[in-house]
Amino acid sequence: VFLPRLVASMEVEETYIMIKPDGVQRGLVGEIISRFEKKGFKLTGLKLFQCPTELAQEHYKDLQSKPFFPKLINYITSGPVVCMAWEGVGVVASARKLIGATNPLNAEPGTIRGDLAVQTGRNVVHGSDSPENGKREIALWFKEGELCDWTPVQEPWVKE
Ligand code: IDP
Ligand code: MG
Repeated sequence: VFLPRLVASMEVEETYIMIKPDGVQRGLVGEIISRFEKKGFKLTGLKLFQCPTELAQEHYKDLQSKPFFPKLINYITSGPVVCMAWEGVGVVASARKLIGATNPLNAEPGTIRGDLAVQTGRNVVHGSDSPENGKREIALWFKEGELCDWTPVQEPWVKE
């Protein structure tokens, strides 16, 4: 079935969202997933995954010169993460708003980090910062066959 990729002349985007090991350890998986579900975005990929060091380094390669880089890699590989691909119009920027500022103490109440975290080094969730990085990160974290193209029954009640 051919599904138009343009909605109201805005591009459908994809973003990579990941619940970090602290979010999994603290039992926040359901809470975090439900925020994106309730917003009305479409989940196209989901798995619990123990991230190897090389993948964490590749994912965060833009930060490799930062002093906190080794700690960041330890943190991301310290336990399972939940990898997700979400799709929708404007999903990249909208997900960043739902997630909140990098430092949870600066994140607005109502955001995931604003409600659920206190430290930058334990900020519970990742979200891609551009549509290009959304595609790059989904390709990095998911294999072919792990993503689902489907039509939620709620779609006409989310999009006019
Ligand atoms: P973002 O996750 O809000 O996009 P980035 O600047 O891309 O923030 O940093 C990626 C991740 O690296 C952050 O979410 C956080 O886990 C970690 N990080 C960033 N800055 C610091 C820092 O100053 N100390 C410790 N960890 C940091
Ligand atoms: Mg970032």
